[in-house]
Amino acid sequence: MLVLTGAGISAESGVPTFRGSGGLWRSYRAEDLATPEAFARDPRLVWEWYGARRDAMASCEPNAAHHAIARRRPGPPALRIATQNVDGLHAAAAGIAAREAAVGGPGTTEDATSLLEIHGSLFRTRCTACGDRRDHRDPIDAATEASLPRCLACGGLLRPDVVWFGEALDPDVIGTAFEWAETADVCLVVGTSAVVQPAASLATVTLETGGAIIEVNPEPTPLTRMASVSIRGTAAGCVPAMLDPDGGR
Ligand code: BJW
Ligand code: ZN
Repeated sequence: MLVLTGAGISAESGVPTFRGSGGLWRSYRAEDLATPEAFARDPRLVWEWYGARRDAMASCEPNAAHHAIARRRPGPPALRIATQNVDGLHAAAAGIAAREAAVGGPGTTEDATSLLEIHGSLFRTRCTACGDRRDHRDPIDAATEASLPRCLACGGLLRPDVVWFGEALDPDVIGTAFEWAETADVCLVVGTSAVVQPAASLATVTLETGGAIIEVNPEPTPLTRMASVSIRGTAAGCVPAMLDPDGGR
């Protein structure tokens, strides 16, 4: 099973979605903040926005859907996760599940290699000069352009290590995600509007290669008509019972 997730899976953790009511793109223009052109034009403004999102996410924790995905019992079906989210909540849930497993709890011992963050991470930076990537959780001082974070290796300007509109996804990462999609019997799609490419194509690739789509979303999406099962509900409300009917007992 390939689990393809989007912002909706983190909505019940308090992370805003992009589209729809309360979504980030209702208050901000994507082209002013989430494109390479926007960063070239005004890196301070872009960092201010990403710094504020980081601050807001600092208090967000994985919800029951993230935990259910991370805690699956060992054995078939093998489950792999491709998330469009940059919030780190799948990785956080995987870390919690691994610690639980170590003390005989309901967690899994599988490591994070079955997780792909295809749009990058809000908590990683990439150097615009030398490409150096690092985990980065320090507060962002976006008061002036001179105070923006700089590369430890070369002094170049750092940028958030996320994929903006018009940028190519990491070819290894999206290549692996497409391999997972091709070999999956089921693509479980949770909390994405499925309008951003190439992410949305992962589900259609599973369909084209003989698998099925199962969708969990309170609203219909372009994938709904292709899904074998489409559940109108929230991630935290539906996913735990779908993946583990015993609820982890
Ligand atoms: C719940 C819920 C609850 C609520 N439980 N559910 C025309 C056709 C095809 C493609 C294109 C095109 N024109 C342009 C493109 C390309 C473009 C694209 O797809 N645009 C479309 C919007 C039209 N794609 C790109 O640019 C990509 N790159 C690319 O194509 O490169 C080509 C290239 C090749 C070689 C060289 C150079 C270039 C890159 C896309 C990057 C997207 N980046 C963002 C920002 C990331 C960083 C950040 O966070 O700031 O990624 S945009 C934003 O959208 C973010 C998300 O990952 C992504 C997807 O959004 P998602 O997750 O689906 O969220 P929402 O808000 O849309 O939906 C939430 C859903 O949850 C809703 O359905 C709710 O109902 C539901 N929900 N509560 C469950 N409790
Ligand atoms: Zn550098």
